Amino acid sequence: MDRNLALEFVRVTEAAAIAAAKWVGRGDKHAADQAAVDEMRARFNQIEFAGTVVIGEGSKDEAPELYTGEKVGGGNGPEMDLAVDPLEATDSVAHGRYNAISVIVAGAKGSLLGAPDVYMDKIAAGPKAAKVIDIDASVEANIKKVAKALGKDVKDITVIVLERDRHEKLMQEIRDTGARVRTITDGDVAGAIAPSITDSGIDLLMGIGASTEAVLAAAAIKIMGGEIFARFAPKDDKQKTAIEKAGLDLKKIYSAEDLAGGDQLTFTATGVIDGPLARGVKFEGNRIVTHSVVMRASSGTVRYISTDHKVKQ
Ligand code: VTB
Repeated sequence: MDRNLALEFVRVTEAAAIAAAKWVGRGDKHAADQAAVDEMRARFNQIEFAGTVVIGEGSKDEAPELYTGEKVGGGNGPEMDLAVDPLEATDSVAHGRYNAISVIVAGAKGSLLGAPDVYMDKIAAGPKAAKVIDIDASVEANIKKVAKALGKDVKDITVIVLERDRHEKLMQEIRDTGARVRTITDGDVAGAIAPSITDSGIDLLMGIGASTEAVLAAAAIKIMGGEIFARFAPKDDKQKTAIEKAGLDLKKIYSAEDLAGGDQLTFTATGVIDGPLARGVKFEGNRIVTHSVVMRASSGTVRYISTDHKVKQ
């Protein structure tokens, strides 16, 4: 039976997003994350499937729930590997900023890169520019090629970049071409997917972010026909050792297919706070409104789901 588990997972990300959204602006990122983790794990176990967490909250000794290797789901039904982030961009929630989501990627066994949580250098583009980006080319060359592929002037190209000191030079190089920089404080999963979304106003993502986020974004980007290239960029020896211990290649350029392979992939996300991928949770008295995106590689469908949740009195 070909079940669209992604449609069942949307109830999981909705619940996790609502739990996290209750903490928006309260200055406590740990509580926000914990609420999302608890909810995601509990909801997973109400679904009949055999899931294994490949990317989650960390190793078993770091995280009691949704750790790497944890089995989730009822245990019967399809076997799937999972990459999850119950709350991507915890700081944004704590500080009431922009761009946080709850996200689940599922794939066939062995299809998701089991990357340790280290840095990767990334470049991501949408379908029209998927074939012209090159992580080894200069910033200028990439921007010019993307502009040409999109039929735009360079001055109308917008590159989304994580706002970090390490990106000062990158941002200057982007501005020197005449293109625009749009910074985000966190959330380069939605940031990397944004160029693949029509009318997001974002044409490219560039810069260094987390490797686990690269895998999550890759699934959606692949389904939408865009591209992401990523290469490990360890910030210290500890990260370098973690990559080597995982048996991964420090020099390899990973494509979307290398990060999230095959056609059994699904991507499910619910907005916690408004961002380029989905609007955030709204609390409206006796209703809670959520916005989600559900994508499936085998059919290529991209569903946008708005849900009105009745609040139990
Ligand atoms: C990014 C961002 C994430 O981690 O991947 C970032 O998108 C990378 O790490 O939301 P630094 O914060 O050290 O730059 C997050 O901020 C959190 O996972």
